[in-house]
Amino acid sequence: MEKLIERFRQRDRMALSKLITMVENNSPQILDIMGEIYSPIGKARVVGVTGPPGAGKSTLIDKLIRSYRQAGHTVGVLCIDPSSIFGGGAFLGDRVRMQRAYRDDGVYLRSLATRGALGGLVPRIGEIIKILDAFGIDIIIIETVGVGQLESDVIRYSDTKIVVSVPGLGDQMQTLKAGILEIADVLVVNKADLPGAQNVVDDLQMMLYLRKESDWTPEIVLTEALSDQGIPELFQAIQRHQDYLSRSGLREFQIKRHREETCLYAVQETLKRFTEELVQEKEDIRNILKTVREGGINPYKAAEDITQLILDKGINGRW
Ligand SMILES: Nc1nc2c(ncn2[C@@H]2O[C@H](COP(=O)(O)OP(=O)(O)OP(=O)(O)O)[C@@H](O)[C@H]2O)c(=O)[nH]1
Ligand SMILES: [Mg+2]
Repeated sequence: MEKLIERFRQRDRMALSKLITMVENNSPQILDIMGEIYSPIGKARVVGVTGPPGAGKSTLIDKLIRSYRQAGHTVGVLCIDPSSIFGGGAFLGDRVRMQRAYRDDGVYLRSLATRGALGGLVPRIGEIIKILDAFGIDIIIIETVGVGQLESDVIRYSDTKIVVSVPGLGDQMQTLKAGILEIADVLVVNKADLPGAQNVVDDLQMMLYLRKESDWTPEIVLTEALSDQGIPELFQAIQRHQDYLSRSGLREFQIKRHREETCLYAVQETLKRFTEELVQEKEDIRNILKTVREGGINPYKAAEDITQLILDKGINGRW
């Protein structure tokens, strides 16, 4: 573990990948490791990109990577891979498209599998962001599909949220609209080369008029990612939003909130692991569970007994 941390500190990308995998696998050592690497945390800016399948999110990100590299920033991209749900190889295509970026040391790409049922969140994306941050990555871009439950964690952790829409979505547009205003900081209308792009822009503009008064009005950017149209404008719009976050104090507020959440998360994880260990090891607990299995005790009452045992004997080390 010490070697791994040392390699991570020396900016070894293999070590970075290894740590992210450990988080994904919920490795028992991860809290200790996070404790070791924590110090430089809180520098990276996180940009979330979401929108319907095929809207051009990956193409846009590919172009943004280049803009950020030109501006001298290092970039990490996390693709939330829906393949575990849909069984497709969605990220493979992205990889081919982003091949160029792979040969650049200042760019780190990674796909993350969503676990479990539909709507399942990527486990511990907050921890993964902190690892990238500690590694010294300036800009973290997260790609997710859709606007819904799946992204709620990503939304929570993104400083700037970009929602991409395209012409010709029809019904999807309606669904998109429902969530769009609540989350978007920047609205992108991609595929400007297709008919109807300007209609989508007008539509969104209308929605913005109906929106509640707020300090930040989402900017609408028309892009044609394939041919680099609108990319500098998008880059600027993100920049303006980031400046707004700093200026308004929102960024600082978020950082403080994340610090507290991180601490509480670590406490919960520690207690959870501790409980799991005791359940495995202690005869007293296993006996109660056996009675629960047989229907001999109300599981809720039994839980009270077990909790009491853990508090009395486990935590005070009297077992
Ligand atoms: N006509 C047109 N096609 C585009 C544009 N931008 C991207 N595309 C194409 O749209 C398709 C989907 O692009 P992606 O970047 O993979 O879209 P995505 O939103 O990442 O897709 P998923 O990750 O599968 O949800 C590709 O064939 C792109 O070449 C554009 O501005 N105009
Ligand atoms: Mg994609």
